[in-house]
Amino acid sequence: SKRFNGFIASCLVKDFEQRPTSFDMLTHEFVRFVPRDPRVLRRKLGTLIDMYQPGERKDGFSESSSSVSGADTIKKELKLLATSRMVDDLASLEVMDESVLVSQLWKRYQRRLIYTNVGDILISINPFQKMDIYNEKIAKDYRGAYRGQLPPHIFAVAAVAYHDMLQENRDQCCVISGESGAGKTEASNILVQQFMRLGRAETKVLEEKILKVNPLVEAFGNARTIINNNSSRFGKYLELHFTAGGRIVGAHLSEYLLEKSRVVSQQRREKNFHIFYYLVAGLSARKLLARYRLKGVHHYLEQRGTAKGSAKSNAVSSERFEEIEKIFCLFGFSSEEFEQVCSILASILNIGDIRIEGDFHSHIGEVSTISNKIKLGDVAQLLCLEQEHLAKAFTSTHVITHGETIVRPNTVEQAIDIRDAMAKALYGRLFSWIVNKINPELHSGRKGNVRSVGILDIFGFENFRVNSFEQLCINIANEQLQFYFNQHVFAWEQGEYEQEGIDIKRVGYEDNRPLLELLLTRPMGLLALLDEESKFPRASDLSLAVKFHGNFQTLRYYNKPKDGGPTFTILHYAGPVTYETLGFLEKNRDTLKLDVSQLLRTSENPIVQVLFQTPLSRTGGLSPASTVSKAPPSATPLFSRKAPPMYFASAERGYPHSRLARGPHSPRGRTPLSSGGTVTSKSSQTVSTYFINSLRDLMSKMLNGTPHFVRCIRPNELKSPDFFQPDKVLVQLRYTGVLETTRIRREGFSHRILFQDFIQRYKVIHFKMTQRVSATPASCVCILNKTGLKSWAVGKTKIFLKYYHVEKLGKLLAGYERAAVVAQRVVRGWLA
Ligand code: AOV
Ligand code: MG
Repeated sequence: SKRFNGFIASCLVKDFEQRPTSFDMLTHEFVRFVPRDPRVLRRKLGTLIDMYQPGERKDGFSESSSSVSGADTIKKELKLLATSRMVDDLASLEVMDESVLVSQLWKRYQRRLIYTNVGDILISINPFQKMDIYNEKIAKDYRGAYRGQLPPHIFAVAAVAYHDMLQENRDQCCVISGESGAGKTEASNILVQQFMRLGRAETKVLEEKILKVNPLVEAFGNARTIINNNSSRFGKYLELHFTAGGRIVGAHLSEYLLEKSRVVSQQRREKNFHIFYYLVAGLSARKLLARYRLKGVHHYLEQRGTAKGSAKSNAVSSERFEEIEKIFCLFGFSSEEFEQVCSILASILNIGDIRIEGDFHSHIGEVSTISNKIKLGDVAQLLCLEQEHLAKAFTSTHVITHGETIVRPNTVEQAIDIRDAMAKALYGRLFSWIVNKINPELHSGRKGNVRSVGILDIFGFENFRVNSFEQLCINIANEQLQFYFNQHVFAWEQGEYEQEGIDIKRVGYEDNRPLLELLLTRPMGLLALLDEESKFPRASDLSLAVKFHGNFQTLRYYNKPKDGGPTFTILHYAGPVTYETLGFLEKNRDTLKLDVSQLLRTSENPIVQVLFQTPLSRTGGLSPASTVSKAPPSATPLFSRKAPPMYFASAERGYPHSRLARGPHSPRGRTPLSSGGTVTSKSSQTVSTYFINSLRDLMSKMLNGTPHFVRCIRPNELKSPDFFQPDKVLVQLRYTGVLETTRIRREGFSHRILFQDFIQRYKVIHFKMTQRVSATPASCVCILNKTGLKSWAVGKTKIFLKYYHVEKLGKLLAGYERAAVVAQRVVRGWLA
């Protein structure tokens, strides 16, 4: 210890002679010298710092570059050092503030440890490089591992969810959140693979199909954005179904709100959906471009001057195309069907190349014509339609006035809108149709009691230079997810302490409920007002903004621009985002003209026919124009002022609000996505209504299960490996409430179990199996005392446990179970 003191002192002195590297050395040496007990260590450091008088030095100590005085810097750094034994679980830290959390994560990241626990929540920091931590050996190690047994890993999340599902006979869900590019989609893919290892599917084919779901939907639903080269432009919830014994027997995919507008336009330096590039490269390699009319450049792919792909990237795209074809085959699509899908995709690109020009006629006004008839012919051929009918659909509209049908010419602008709407409708419906077709293929047909684990991967929070309606929807979904997290981690937890009379310090957190109310309540929330405005044909981007300003400008989460113009700023949980209302109304209405849908229904391409058929099964669920013309029977609004939303709580978990657990919208019942209906020209279900319904549907699905949270963090904005920007990480830790989570996980009780359930589950630890034990607090305490665990609490009806208690109890129980199996074997041996 004397040597240690001397060493520290000499380091301090050396430090000022050898800046700036000496702190690194200090850290390095420190680790070697560090005594076991951090409290002792801190005491020692404290005395040392106090002993040291910087004022006495003559060598310019005070010229420290930072604004903080040198002594403070040392104190701060030493404090970090004192607490810098790396921990796997942030909730186990003694000193805990933002800087400690960041430094912990940073240190770990430097050692390529991308995963860190905060109690039962996993933090994952995107490595932006291939890591050899997902191999079969590691996967095997984590199979039955309890949390804490092995270093933090996403495989452990799978193991815990799998184990909980079997042990508690409850559905589970893995909720992956984080901003765009943080690693959600990768995480969800890794989880699926690990669950497949844990629950060995009943047949090889089923296993293969489930593993191919993600690559397939990513080809159609992901695209390159400024932030992420493989950005998800839709939300997905993949449920894996298990038998009571834990074998995988099927899966189900739900998709949410595909960003269809990307088909016809992208922001600068962004791209269209991957599949289009795969298609062009793949067909080019097969010398089939001419057949699919894909020679030359396409407006929808290259409107923003995005350079043609390099030879290498074309080769990769071409390979992907082959892979997609194989996946289609695996899912039982015939080769004709695959060709038809290719035709539809090719037709979309050709639709984008149709040029529309205007002509002015004195008696009828502006009239639009198609100037490149060849393209029109190409589209007609690809979609198996009559060329003339197609031209008419673009350039004229049937209107019914006084019971009479008249044909009105379209202006250029109208014709272009129709053209783009057609491309979007084709793509959106094709996407849903594919999902619809693969879902039945994901079932083994086995009936009976199944349990499920859901994996949620949505589009991450976005804040671009220009943000539009799509970003608003994406960010609202993330806001909702944050709310769900808060409810689970803070609100319910603390509410229950009070109810059960357990005395514990309240941990403050940022409740985003008021913002969700601003956005989602009916009839006065922002989306409701958008719907209202969308009904007025004369409404404009500015009138919409004025309406928003008038209603919300006094609210804390809303900022009106100084000029009162067509933008508004929402203070999201993850930071302020300014939206431009330009195009909001059109995007929200998303109407598809009756002429167009009727025309497409006459296509001789069987898939196109189905896409625009009535009634639609589920196809086109994402396109409001295709769904029922009236909104689904009004379910409880997500945020009505009177009744709290139905998904506030889950009944089984017995949370304080459990009476609210089930709204009229039964979690397993009809989903808004699957509501079929007639294709109407003037659909009254707008995108935002549809969006709210999908969100509600998703939440009700998730509430059915026990959540496991994975919080992904993007360490830098350059997509670079080994680069950690502490300020960027700090912002993410802040808005996701990691500090508060760490506190509540350390101080709070993540598990609460009713006395009778506790007795039933853990009785063997203290009592004889045959003994009758009444469900009293006293008997529970007997069991707990036997385990030697500390700092649990006894409420009025429940036992309160920390996350690590449950793990320990699980381990103990497993020991008893093994013993019981052996005993049974012995007894059976005797009897035989
Ligand atoms: P996201 O899903 O969170 O963004 P991704 O999962 O697509 O983000 O991750 C972005 C990129 O980071 C990936 O394409 C990989 O290159 C890299 N990456 C992420 N996780 C890992 C990992 N565990 N190991 C190696 N590389 C990784 V968005 O969908 O845009 O919200 O909308
Ligand atoms: Mg993603």
